[in-house]
Amino acid sequence: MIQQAARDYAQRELIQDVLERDEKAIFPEKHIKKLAELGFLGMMVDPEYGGSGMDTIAYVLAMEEISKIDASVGVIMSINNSLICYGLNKFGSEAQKQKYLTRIASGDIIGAFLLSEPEAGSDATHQHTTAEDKGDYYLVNGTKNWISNANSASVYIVIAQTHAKKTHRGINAFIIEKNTPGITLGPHEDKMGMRSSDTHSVMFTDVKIPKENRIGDDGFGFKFAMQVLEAGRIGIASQALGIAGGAMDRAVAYSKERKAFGTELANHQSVAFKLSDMAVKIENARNLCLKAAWLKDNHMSITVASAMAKQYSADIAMEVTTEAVQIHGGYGYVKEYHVERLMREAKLTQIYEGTSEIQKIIISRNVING
Ligand code: COS
Repeated sequence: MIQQAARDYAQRELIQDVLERDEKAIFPEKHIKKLAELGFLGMMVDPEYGGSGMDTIAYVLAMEEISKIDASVGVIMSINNSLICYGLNKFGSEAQKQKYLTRIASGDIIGAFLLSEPEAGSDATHQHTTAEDKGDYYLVNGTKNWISNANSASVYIVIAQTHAKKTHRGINAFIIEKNTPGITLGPHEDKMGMRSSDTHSVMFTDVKIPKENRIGDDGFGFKFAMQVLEAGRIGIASQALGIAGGAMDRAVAYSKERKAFGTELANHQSVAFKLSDMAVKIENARNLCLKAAWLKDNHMSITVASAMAKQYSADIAMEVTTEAVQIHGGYGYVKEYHVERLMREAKLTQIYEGTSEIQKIIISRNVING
């Protein structure tokens, strides 16, 4: 039912203005409202806190369908569900859940996750943003980079260093309202793909944060970020799976329609074998995503499973979309046929929420050290 609802919505409504949103980098405001109505912005949160009470499997299925049509909407959905709602639901205090989670999970407002910095992306332990403990409040200073939802979000979860000498064990995570004095945004980033999700840098100058907005114990911030990101990677993996699936659907349709040398492209083995390779990759990616989701739903470790799902799905999304462009020939290189957009979108899935190389660090450490 969830898969069908997501598919119907994506294929009937999201598709209509996706090319214009991509070209002009328009934030999909009306679609985010619709996702909220469908319950897709806090899918795994208990209804008591404004969510839909579904499981991670349902989330993967919905993410795939939405991202087949518009991965920019997929990333907004993924950040809200995984990085924000999951983090607050699992680690937030009761008061934080009442005050923030209920509104974010219901989609009344959305959230953004602020970890990356100009000099700290993959190497997340080296946070330059500081949160000085001033007794009854924290004072936050620094700059965060590449922040998805930076302008559209009302609430931020911000990772900052409180006790520099303790390195990553001195990092904290804070809930910060975007309209707090001292917060300014850099210009809208003009991105290669995922163009309708809004990305900015965010600057903090003497931003006062109430003590009760720290998530968890003092020094819990790095572990918080790692835990939230490993769950978030299931969302991005299913986004990549959706992008690959969207390209596959279009490549199949085109190759059954377009003729060359007297017959449809699909009758040429060079094309049919490409479609076969694409199908196997997509099936493998789907299985990795569903396995990671199942492990999470059953409260088992997802560190390696989510890294595998993300690395594989992102890498095959790049391969599958590239082949889809190739099958389309010249038509694949123009915007009207969508596959060049899907290829641009696929690229980002290899970069954000941990690059493919970071996932390989996580996987290889597990292979080597157990
Ligand atoms: N869950 C809980 N804790 C974790 C964890 C996880 N998945 N992964 C690491 N940690 C903990 C470790 O246990 C360790 O804690 P202690 O020192 O208290 O024992 C601490 O975090 C540091 O871990 P480690 O020594 O493995 O850190 P590294 O610097 O080697 O980095 C990686 C580990 C590469 C996994 C981490 O830096 C990472 O995920 N980087 C990518 C971050 C990212 O996704 N950036 C994208 C921006 S967000 S869009």
